[in-house]
Amino acid sequence: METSKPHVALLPLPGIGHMIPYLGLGKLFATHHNFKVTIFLVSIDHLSQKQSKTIISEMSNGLFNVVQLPQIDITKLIDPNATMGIRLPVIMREIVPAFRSSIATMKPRPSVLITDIFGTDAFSVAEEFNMSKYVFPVVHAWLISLTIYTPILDKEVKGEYVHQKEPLKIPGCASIRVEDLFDPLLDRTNQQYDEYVRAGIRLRMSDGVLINSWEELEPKTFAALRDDKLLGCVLERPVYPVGPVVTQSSDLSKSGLLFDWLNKQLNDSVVYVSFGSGATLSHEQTTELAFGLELSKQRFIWVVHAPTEESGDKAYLKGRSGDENHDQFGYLPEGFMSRIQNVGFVISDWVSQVDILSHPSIGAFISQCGWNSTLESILKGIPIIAFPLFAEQKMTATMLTEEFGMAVRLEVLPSNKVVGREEIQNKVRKIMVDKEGHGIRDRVNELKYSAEKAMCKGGSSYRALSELAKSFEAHMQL
Ligand SMILES: *[C@@H]1O[C@H](CO)[C@@H](O)[C@H](O)[C@H]1NC(C)=O
Ligand SMILES: CC(=O)N[C@H]1CO[C@H](CO)[C@@H](O)[C@@H]1O
Repeated sequence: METSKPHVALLPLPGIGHMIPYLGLGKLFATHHNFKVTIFLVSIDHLSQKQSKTIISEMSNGLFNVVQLPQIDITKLIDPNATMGIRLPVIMREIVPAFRSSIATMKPRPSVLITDIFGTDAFSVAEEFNMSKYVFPVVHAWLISLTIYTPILDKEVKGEYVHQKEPLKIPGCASIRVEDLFDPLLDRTNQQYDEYVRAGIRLRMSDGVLINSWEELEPKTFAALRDDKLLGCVLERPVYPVGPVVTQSSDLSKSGLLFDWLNKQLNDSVVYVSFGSGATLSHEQTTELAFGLELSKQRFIWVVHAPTEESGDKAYLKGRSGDENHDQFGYLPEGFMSRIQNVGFVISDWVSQVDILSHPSIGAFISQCGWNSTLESILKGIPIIAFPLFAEQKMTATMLTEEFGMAVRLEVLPSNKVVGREEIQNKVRKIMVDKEGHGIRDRVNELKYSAEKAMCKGGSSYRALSELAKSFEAHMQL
């Protein structure tokens, strides 16, 4: 009997960072399993709509069907200053009717829905059209464990989590230190906390959870997620470690001044500094970072964004003379651009991070520890100087330094205090020059091989994906 192949509908949250792992996942289903894949794009504004369309069409390579859902207006529903932890769930609830109309008219209709933790309202559509339903939060297994366990903590812990004397215990997993708490847990009276608790409860309505990590990277956490005496009895759903799923390099971006410069540098000699597309530093922190890099006497590439708040000293920014071309970096310390002319490369445009990290000259990465950056760094064997700023980044930084041993941590938390120039200088030299750096480099290379092995034919993530593909096929018979 001939049955048709599964058709996978991907519904990521808006934002390039959220979409990229979905593209990678879609590509795996399309190429390894020959499944039809449709990605549904949700956008917050015109700019992101245009940007994501361009990136998707470049990256999907005709492998999938792209459906742009209509832009929705949430201005009446939420405060303009609401955080992403509030906006995203609201956007994803409001998009459900448009998603439903789109699914209803599709032929062949998708048989599987994969969405993020805040996208589970679309499960009602999946149920209506007999699709199986999965969650793919684009974070590590440890954070997913916290998400699953938060509804229980919510009942058991009295008072604010930030006032707890002991780290938060999650059965079978590493405990979470109070200072590392994930942002939505910082204030239990905030709506973003309620949304997060709800997301944790709704995870259990799925048919399974896909995780952008691999068995060998977080063995203890995966074991806990499956163990009926630990988190398994809370989740009661299979987990599929399918990662690391990251972006592919784009050939377009490997030319230009930046790569010409990189090509001239020695192997492992350049520090790459980037805090992702969303983050900006304060004026004072930007200044300290500039001096820290300069003092380290190492070569560097810095993807810089104009600081968010100005320090009181406005005069500082005025009357900066110097190279006309460098006026756009007027917020950097006086004379910085000319002093670093041959050692550093400062850019403010979009750059292909994967291609930079892939270059043999790169020797370290000062990173905010977003999960996709972390995965890219592991796959390229680059040690990290952890500079966590918000969301789950503090948890990730702790895991990278204390569990994986592939990163060094700063003495102060950048989310609370300004990191001084000497501290930055010291940590850069620790990785690039000192003996300690060698051990960290060896460790990240071990992780790199472990990641590659997991994704290869017969590897753990490869097998998890095949198992998942089989459940998609089995669902078609129902
Ligand atoms: C630099 O790295 C490249 C790529 O890994 C390698 O082929 C080359 O031999 C290295 N050069 C030196 C001088 O070690
Ligand atoms: C290069 C890459 O694909 N990494 C992405 C990781 O996520 C950030 C946003 O969170 C994107 O800007 C990067 O492009």
